[in-house]
Amino acid sequence: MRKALAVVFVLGLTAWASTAWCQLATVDFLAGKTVDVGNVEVGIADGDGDGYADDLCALVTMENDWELTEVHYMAWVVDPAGMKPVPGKWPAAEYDPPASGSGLLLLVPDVTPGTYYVAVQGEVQLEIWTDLDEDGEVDEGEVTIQYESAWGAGNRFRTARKGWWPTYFSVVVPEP
Ligand SMILES: [Ca+2]
Ligand SMILES: [Ca+2]
Ligand SMILES: [Ca+2]
Repeated sequence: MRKALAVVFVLGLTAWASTAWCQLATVDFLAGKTVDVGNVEVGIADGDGDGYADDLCALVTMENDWELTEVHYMAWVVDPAGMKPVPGKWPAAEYDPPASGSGLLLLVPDVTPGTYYVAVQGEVQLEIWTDLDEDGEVDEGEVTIQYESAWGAGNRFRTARKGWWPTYFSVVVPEP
């Protein structure tokens, strides 16, 4: 049996269950352009923990047994299509052990109305269990791990080199 997918990872001081969430956009979290490893939702919540749900946040949820070891994220107020994506230089969070479930990322504290462009890139992995000796159990040597880079689905950065598929998407924060 797979281990329970019940671990919840939450950044910052947010008590997630009690936080209001105004959802603005949802995209798939795609590895290798097509493999759906989860979802990235963007909305308004209290991401900085000051008691006011006034921050632009991304909620990353893992699916299909994929786990997250590291996530990088960025938000812009201008369309970043022509920019070079450098996730290694963006704000980041690491998860050890690898996280399943959901986690909240703070994109823009005290956000003002307007259009925002968001990129979320994750290092993700999937344990693949193969019962090679068919004894009904997973033994040493029967687990392999597939590693991928995942992006919140959307428009591709035009500057990306061939074979790389970094993407971003936009959200509109309405007037309150
Ligand atoms: Ca999905
Ligand atoms: Ca806040
Ligand atoms: Ca076995």
